[in-house]
Amino acid sequence: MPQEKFYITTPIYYVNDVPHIGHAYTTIAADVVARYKRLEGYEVFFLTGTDEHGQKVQQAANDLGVSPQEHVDKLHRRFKELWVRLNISNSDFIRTTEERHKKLVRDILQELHSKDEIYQDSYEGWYCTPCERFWTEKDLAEGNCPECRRKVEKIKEHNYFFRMGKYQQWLVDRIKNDPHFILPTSRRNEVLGFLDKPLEDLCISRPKSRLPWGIPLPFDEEYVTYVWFDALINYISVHGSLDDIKASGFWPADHNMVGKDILTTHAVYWSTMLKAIGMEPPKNIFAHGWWTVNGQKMSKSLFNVVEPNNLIDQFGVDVIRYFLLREVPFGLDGDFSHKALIGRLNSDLANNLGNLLNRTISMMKKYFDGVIPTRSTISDEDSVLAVKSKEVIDDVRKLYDELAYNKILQKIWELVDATNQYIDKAGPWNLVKTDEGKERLKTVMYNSAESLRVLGVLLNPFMPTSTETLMKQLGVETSVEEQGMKSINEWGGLKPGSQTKQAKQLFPRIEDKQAEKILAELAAPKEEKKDDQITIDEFMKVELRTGKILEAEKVKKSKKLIQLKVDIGTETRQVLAGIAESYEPEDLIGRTVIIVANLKPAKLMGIESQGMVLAASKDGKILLAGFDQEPGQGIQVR
Ligand code: ME8
Repeated sequence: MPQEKFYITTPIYYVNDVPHIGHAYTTIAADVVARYKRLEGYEVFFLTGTDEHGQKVQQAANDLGVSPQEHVDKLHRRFKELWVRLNISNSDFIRTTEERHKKLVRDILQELHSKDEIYQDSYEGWYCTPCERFWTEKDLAEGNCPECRRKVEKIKEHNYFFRMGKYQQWLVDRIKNDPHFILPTSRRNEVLGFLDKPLEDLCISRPKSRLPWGIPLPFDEEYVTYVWFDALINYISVHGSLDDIKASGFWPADHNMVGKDILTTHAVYWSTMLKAIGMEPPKNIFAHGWWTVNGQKMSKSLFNVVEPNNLIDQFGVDVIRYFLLREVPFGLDGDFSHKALIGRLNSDLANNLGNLLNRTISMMKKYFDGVIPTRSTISDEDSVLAVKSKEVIDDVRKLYDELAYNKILQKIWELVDATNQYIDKAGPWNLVKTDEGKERLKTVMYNSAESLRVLGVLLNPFMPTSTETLMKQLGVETSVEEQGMKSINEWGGLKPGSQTKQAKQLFPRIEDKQAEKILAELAAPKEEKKDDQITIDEFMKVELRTGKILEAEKVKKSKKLIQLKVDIGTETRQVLAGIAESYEPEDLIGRTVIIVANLKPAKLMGIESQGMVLAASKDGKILLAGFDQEPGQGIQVR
């Protein structure tokens, strides 16, 4: 039977943004479903990426004095790197400046233009530069942008328009006839409310004279494409041409996962754009809620942006993944607090799950030399545990359809609690005292470990690293990914005779003192660090030392290089310097220079250089950095 396909997407994030827990939240949520569906045997395509055109990028690049392309080439990596750290299993990463994307945007524009779905008109409206949107007079909030409340400008210009308005009734019917299309229901009602007013056509161009950084319209090179019209197409351009996506079996996508801030663009712009090109809208658009931090909106100017890299360093990646999805029902707004995170880590992860694993593995070692025993007697308690496990698995499967992550985790914890209670009730420490008890102990220990195996599979999408470690501790060598959900359809899959392994705790508790310290550090006021600035700690990583040149000779066949032997106090280093056009080797001997002493050695023209000499360059002439007075060699420079 061919593998069933499943397609899930996140928004493509603005490349200018500093990735924070809000971005991480959507991406982790999508990742959990992608991983779960893979465990169920689906062929999954999971897409994320970056949105790289538009006014804000152009502005930021201008401010830095670099080209927009250079700017986005650098910035998009922050997202890519964070996803690696967060264990995101995306199938592809789309960037809207890639050729594959730009080509499909232009093809679609051309097709819509030739079908008269796009027309030119003169337009006068209020334009909000930060939001890159036109507003009508009646949209304005006290004369300002209704979205960001900033000032708007009156602009009159010729532009191109997509006939979005004509799809209004179709869209209303589509939403009303398919309760699964837009979720949660409260958000679906908001979209229907928005569609109560007449739907206007969408301005899809910006004159190049005002904004050159975008995809040129194929039928009028004087204009670039409006950034939203460009960005939404990413969900299909990643698969190639329109024919490619149709043939791929991945359309319509199963879930377009977004935050509530961008539901209208997805539910209205994207659905009608797809309709106009003869394609189905996604099966589901899910708009989740908004994270604030200690009750405040996250913002760079408030210095309260919760940076996922710091959280990972502090608490570990799986703790973050677990917390974000456990704390708040998906769809509702949530407030992030480190205190709540530490609370969940200590109670759910360290005390409940971690303790269950620890004591099971310890008792297995103590009573059975670490080897999983074969079950002997079967009692009512054993059946109750097996039935509970089956009930949890069935419910979890259903809850994934609603993306009810917090309920899934609550359900899974019912099995954690049931297993802890099962052990307490059986009391292995008493059973071991009699021969009859010892027989019973085999079943009790087997079942406790089997329950942990089930938990390992169920929790794998949420905590991929910890659950693989858990499985290794249970002596299961095959990865959860290979085992799949089918491996827990029947109770009793754990192989007797496997050797369990005692290891360090999966989720170490954060004790009160340590928690206080972490919270105090976090509460300390922070200064904003710009992208092109480094901290004093970062600077101090560079080890600068004075060194005396002992020998100097030109490198054969090189116009620029001189090979130096430099005494840096503790040792003599061989250093290559590109200074031959400005200095004669013999003039260098005895001179004190500044060396970067902890630079990774590199080979130049086959010769190893064990450091770098500091120098300035003016009008092609090189000037070695030096001192007013002779400091001697091996002195640290700061
Ligand atoms: O809107 N709480 O990109 P963006 C929860 N490029 N989720 C949050 C959040 C928060 N505080 N902050 C951000 C764009 N998000 C467009 C999208 S798609 C074709 C183009 C998440 O960088 C949430 O998913 O502003 C939200 O929808 C998205 O980041 C906005 O990311």
